[in-house]
Amino acid sequence: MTEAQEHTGAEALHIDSASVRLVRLPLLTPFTISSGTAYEKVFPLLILRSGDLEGYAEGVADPTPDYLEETITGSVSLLRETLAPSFIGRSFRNPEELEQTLLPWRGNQMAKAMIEMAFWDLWAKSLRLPLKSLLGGVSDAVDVGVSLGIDDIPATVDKARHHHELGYKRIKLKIKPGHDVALVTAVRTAIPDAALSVDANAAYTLADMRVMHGLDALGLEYIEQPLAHDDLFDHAVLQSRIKTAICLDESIRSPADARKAIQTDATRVINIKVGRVGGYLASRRIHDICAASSVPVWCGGMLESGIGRAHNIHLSTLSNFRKPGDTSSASRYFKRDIICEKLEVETGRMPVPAGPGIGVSLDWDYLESVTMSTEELGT
Ligand code: OSB
Ligand code: MG
Repeated sequence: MTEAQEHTGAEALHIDSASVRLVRLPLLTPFTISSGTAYEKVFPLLILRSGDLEGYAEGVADPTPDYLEETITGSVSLLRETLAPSFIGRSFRNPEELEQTLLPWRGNQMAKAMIEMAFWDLWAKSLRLPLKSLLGGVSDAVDVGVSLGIDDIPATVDKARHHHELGYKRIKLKIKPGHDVALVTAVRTAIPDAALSVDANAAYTLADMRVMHGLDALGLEYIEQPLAHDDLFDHAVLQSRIKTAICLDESIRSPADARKAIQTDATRVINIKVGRVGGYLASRRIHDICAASSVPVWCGGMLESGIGRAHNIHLSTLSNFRKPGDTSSASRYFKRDIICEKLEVETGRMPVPAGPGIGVSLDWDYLESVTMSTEELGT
């Protein structure tokens, strides 16, 4: 029996109130992917309250719909108008009960994930357990790699070598058309023994087979999301033509997507982002579907603040997270984080924050100074 099963009969947790803050954190360096450049990390921070406990989660929607369709404005307005009235003032004995409440509404996984993730944090705190033990996690530290944004070849080679020397267990290079095979070849030559991957964020089509064959010759761990964000079929065609594993990110929004992608051999590795798939229950189902087919998973990232980063670390403790995740040191992204604890990697391992829930606490003074607006929900 897992810790979670043991506690499903526990007393119900009453959601007294909830608020959402819009937070803007400057990024130390701009982060460029095939669809554009981020200069700052803007995100909604959801706080659920029960008695004197608080549960936290951050949303992974961006200001504009360039990763997936959801946006910050859209997800916060859905939260305000439709989702919050369905759970504020109600009690839930476990995340499954909360999930049932959100089930009637289609899609909008990023908005729903904020609620479910904050609830898990609150629930774990009410039981005085670290989130990972409720999830069924098995480790005290998790393997991580880095995701390097698009930059020129010499700068990328330097950064790749530097992070490899720091002990990061996999170097992921962002690519886009015109900035691919030559770049990866240069990095491969500089660090021949490194575990390398690329992420195209959906920038190619099946007309780009020359590039795909070029990448296929470079000994990559996998090619992440080469084709359209909403496609499975073309990825299956591509996988049949190359030997390197495809790893889907954007295309996997649900456990059903994972099952179909595996059944059709459209993917051989899956990047799980808890915010993209609607929360931990969906993440764990995808994790289990993959495990049953011997498909390894790893935990992706969206340049999260310490709150989202702590959530990602707890998720990564599940046993089929067999490849290094993207949750690298917070100090790579921000001069100062909104949490008090430091989330720093040592030789490629990120320690799991100890303590109840996600195990980190808000630095309220700093949070206040980077909050653009605060809204009490359901009032
Ligand atoms: O595709 O994984 C992605 C960042 C923004 C949008 C999409 C992605 C990413 C990353 C960054 O790769 C991972 C991280 O360092 O958090
Ligand atoms: Mg990706």
